[in-house]
Amino acid sequence: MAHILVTGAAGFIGSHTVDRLLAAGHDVTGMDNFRTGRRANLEAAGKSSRFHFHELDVAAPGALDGVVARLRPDAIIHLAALVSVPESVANPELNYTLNVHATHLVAEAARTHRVPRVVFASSAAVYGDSTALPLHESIAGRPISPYGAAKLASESILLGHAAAFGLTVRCHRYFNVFGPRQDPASPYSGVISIFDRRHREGKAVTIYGDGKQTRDFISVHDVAAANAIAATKPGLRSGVANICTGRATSLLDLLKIFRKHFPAVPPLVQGEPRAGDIVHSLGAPDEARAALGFTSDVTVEEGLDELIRVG
Ligand code: UD2
Repeated sequence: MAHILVTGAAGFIGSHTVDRLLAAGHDVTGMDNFRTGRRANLEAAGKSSRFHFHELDVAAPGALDGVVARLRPDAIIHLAALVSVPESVANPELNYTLNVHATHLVAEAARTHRVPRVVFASSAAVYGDSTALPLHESIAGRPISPYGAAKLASESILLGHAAAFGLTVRCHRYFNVFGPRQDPASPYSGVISIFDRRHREGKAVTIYGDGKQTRDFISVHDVAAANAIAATKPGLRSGVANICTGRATSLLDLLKIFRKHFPAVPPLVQGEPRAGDIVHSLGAPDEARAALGFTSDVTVEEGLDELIRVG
């Protein structure tokens, strides 16, 4: 069994990744500063004697290095980040610190203390508004936000370290991740988390545009599985892979599923299309299958059924 360090462990994707690793029998150390992560997300993990936790900021000088020097983990899964695109636009400096600089510190800690593997939370945002669907990793990244740019720069930093210092780096370009523990609080939260909350409250949802826009929605359980494979599977080579399903679902498709569970909810409200919105986004899942042996397991229907059941 391996010992894995997870940064951003109390976040949406982080906490599911921790749970997955613990269920597979690994030892897990989590780090989080609770800027956007939540203690409640680690309730299940906290019951395991194989889980340890440090309340620390990855970007703080020496913080990560100290933990890695002591633990010498088998892998680092780096999920700590400034996670909001609008926040990266409002505060590019903070985006640089929390996304680019923090990733450089992870790369350096791995180099200095000979951690053989790093898994990194990248994003479909590196593709910007490319319309060459489905999006393959080989097309040039053309980010249209400081967030997307930081994710692309971070991939390069890590892959440069991989080539120069012999570590294995896996960069995961997550598509539209959904599932339990996703925070619906902001208007820019993931659309599924917002729809879920509105239906529970018996309120109408707002659709920006005609609802025919599509996304490649992937369950957080699949994302956690991909992270666990990338951190622990022997013999992997460094590279970048989309973590997606390869299936397009429209907002109207989503609403149909919600309405099955909440038939009494008021009709939708139609709003103007959101500025900067892309119409379609779809990932090609082939590289993740070839490089990791990963394919998504959970359909959108199954994922929504679970979300609606457990909240
Ligand atoms: C995701 C990111 C966004 C940016 C973008 C890059 C999230 C949550 N958002 O946006 O920050 O990185 O990818 O491609 O990760 N919508 C509604 N009603 C609502 C909320 C959303 O109609 O109440 C629409 C929204 O206008 C969009 C679609 O739903 O057309 C999906 O929205 P989203 O914010 O969940 O995801 P996305 O891919 O637009």
